[in-house]
Amino acid sequence: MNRSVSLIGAPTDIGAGARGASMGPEALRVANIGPTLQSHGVDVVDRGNLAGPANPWLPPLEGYRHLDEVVAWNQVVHEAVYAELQGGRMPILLGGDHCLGLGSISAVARHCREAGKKLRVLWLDAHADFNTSELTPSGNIHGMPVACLCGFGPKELIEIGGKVPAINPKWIRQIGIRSVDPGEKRFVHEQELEVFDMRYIDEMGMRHTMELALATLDANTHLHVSFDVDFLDPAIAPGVGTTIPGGPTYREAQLCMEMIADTGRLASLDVMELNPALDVRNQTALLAVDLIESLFGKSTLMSRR
Ligand code: HAR
Ligand code: MN
Ligand code: MN
Ligand code: MN
Repeated sequence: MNRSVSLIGAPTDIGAGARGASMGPEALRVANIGPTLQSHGVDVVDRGNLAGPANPWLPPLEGYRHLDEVVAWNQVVHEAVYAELQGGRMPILLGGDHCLGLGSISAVARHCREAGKKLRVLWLDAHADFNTSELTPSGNIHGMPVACLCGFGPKELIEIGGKVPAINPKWIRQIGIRSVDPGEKRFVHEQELEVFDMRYIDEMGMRHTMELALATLDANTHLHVSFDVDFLDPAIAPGVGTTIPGGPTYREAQLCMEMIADTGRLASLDVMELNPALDVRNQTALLAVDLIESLFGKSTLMSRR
């Protein structure tokens, strides 16, 4: 795996229903994300923070909240992530709310298209983020990035990567899902998204879940992980805007990350929805960094690496 990493901060909560994810990048830096990765032999460059429009905190307009601002933020994220991939480095996007998964993954898809690579997207989240303006109960665009990536959304958003749809639903595996809106649920089934929800993880275990989610990766596959921190159980990760009970435990989350690391295929990462305004003593950021260490191959027994 590429051990040259670029950290990209995207300090905004423009797509969220609660303010505060805009402080996520700095909380991850305060939790030592850079030096910690360096201690595992990773070459880390921190590119600092991207800039974009302020959050006007307005109600939804025709099913979308802050659409113009969301487009502007996703454009800068897209260009930054794409530039790192073209430069041969692994981008780690420090969110910011999850609407920016669109800019990030559309850049990854564009890079893969041009490089002749296959793409697998692991979406670690309590939510499916598969709403459209007709289906959304909130208008918050952080509930829509997966739909936009699959070509369902406003023109300005779905066209960011230059090709519509940016990705095929078949490339996605969703893990940890436990909150899906009624219309969204129908649409998930209609589009045949592969979802390993909490019921599945409870019954089959994280090991079997990850074996399936990571099956059929090959040497030519780019593996992208979009890690929404609300994936984790709120008992261990309170610092997010939309906590949903019944998420993966500390050990389940560690195993999930370790099994991804074992593939050696991780090539880009988003760390999203961390909300320091709702956290307690930065514990959720510290936990996220701990899990990211596992993603980069930290294991209890060094010989396993
Ligand atoms: N499904 C709800 C909505 O669309 C809540 C979405 C919350 N999304 C995130 N990211 N926090 O996964 O409004
Ligand atoms: Mn590449
Ligand atoms: Mn999400
Ligand atoms: Mn979520």
